[in-house]
Amino acid sequence: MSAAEEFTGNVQGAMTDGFHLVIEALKLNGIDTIYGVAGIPITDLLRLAQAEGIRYFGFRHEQSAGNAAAIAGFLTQHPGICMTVSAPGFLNGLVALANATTNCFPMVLISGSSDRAIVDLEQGDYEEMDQLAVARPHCKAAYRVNRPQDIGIGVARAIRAALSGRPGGVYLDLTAEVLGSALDAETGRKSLIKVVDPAPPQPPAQQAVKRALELLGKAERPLAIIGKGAAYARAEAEIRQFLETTGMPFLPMSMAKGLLPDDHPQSAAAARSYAIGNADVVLVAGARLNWLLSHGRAPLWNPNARLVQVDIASTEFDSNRAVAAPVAGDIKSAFAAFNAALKPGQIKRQAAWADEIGKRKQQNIERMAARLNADPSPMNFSSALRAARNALATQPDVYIVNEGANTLDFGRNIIDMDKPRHRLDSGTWGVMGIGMGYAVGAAAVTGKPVVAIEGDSAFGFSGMELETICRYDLPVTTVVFNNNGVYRGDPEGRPYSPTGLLRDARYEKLIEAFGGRGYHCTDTPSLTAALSEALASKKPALINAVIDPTAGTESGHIQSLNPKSAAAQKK
Ligand code: ADP
Ligand code: TPW
Repeated sequence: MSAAEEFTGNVQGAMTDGFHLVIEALKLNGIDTIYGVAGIPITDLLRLAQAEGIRYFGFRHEQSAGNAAAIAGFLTQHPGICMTVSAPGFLNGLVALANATTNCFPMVLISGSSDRAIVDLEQGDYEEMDQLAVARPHCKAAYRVNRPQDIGIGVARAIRAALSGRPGGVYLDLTAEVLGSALDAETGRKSLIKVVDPAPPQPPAQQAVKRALELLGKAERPLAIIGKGAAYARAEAEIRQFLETTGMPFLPMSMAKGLLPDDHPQSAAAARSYAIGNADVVLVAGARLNWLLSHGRAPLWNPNARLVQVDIASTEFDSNRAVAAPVAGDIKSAFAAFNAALKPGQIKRQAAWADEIGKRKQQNIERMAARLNADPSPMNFSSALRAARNALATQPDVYIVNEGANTLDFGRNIIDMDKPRHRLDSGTWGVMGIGMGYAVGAAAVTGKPVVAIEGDSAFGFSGMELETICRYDLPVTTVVFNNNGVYRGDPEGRPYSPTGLLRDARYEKLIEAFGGRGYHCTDTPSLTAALSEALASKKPALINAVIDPTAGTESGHIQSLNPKSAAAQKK
């Protein structure tokens, strides 16, 4: 018996079983890493995976395992795999699956499930739940395998569904019975499927390309908005060529920062409102006109602007306002087609527009500079982020994870990105809890250092994964922006409010419990020094950055989304 066979014990001669078929199907499809939490009925499956050479990262909570899988999918264009136990473990992972789907990241949540005969009659099995039905509304596709000979097809369908077209999360339900079932080894081997070309190029129609270029050619104030779909698609070379040839100003969405470097002269980021409000033709590529772009509507947007939109999902066009020139296709092919079809001088650099944006940028940067260069005691968000930025300035390889409210909003603006796909954040839902999962996933698939810049509340959602980071000795530095609360701390001497957190918590001691390095920083020089030292060490570290408890703004930059009482306004 091989080491792998030992774990399931029942594989004899010409027979195989569900455990082996699942692992073989995953390996056949290039899966080399699994993120999960062990327990009935998947413990032996995880042991077998490890014995068969798959890397396994065991987490303290399934949500973080799922988040790690999701970000691995975003970073590699191959689905991240998360494995969980039934019912509660599955539900814990489901938030990550739904978040991956919302953000268009490819992942597969594979959960073991209890005895179908008992579950379907609601007879009260251990961890009973109709997981397939629960998962279905929260993901792109959901499948259950009920027979060992269908494992190959189940895994193939899950991988293809996660990657094809608009990527997303897929649920794959494996019953305990299927895992343990025996099958003739030859039949089993023949049932496996290697997925061929799950995400083929989808070039747009020539007519769509022509229409888009003609509209952009008429623009006096064109603007490109580049989203994380373009980052996922690895379209940076094609986009850069198009933008630099046409001289068009651009705005990156937060996870598209670095697709072109933030210090690129055509970046309009420091004049965002002016650029969006005054553009007459906007090219939106790999971004949805959702709340993050004010739904494409006034007052932020010029209501008379005409839109070109590039997206792999045609249902995105006209979702919030009319799109005059839809370009259905994958972004890489679409921009390659733009570059090929663009006639010399067809879209000219609009000097007056570029100069006006340049002037506004300069004004805003100067206005920001005073706040950014101030060194108050205690630190505030700007000064602490400046201190972090100073340590990061010479480290373009570092992956940044960022969540919180103020920590996120200030972080997005202050930490410049130089490389594509190096900024990973709360994304489309503005969700808290991605921090440590994304950090582990990013470190696992890139082998590069990760700095997670976390609000103190945000950090708490996944903080126990510090143990995971230390167990695998990952080069992850967590910086907790500690202002004693959700958004901000409570005034001294008052009881804890709904947004209050423990005053002066010593988060750095958490990581010391697991053998990591903790730092307590109350000023900017010590924060820069600690982050530099932690990065140089390539070891797990946590920096407790003490921020003025009065510094935060309620809800960060999206305070307007808090419902207001209509009754109070009528008084
Ligand atoms: P952001 O949050 O950066 O604004 P969104 O997540 O809202 O970005 O939008 C990403 C968009 O990118 C989605 O509409 C998705 O369909 C699209 N997309 C994802 N992958 C590709 C691809 N390879 N080619 C074209 N569009 C893509
Ligand atoms: C899953 C609501 C949005 S931002 C935030 C919460 C709880 C934390 C803000 O405080 P933090 O950051 O992290 O200390 P800062 O920089 O302002 O001090 N539950 C989920 N997601 C969200 N978005 C919330 C709650 C929320």
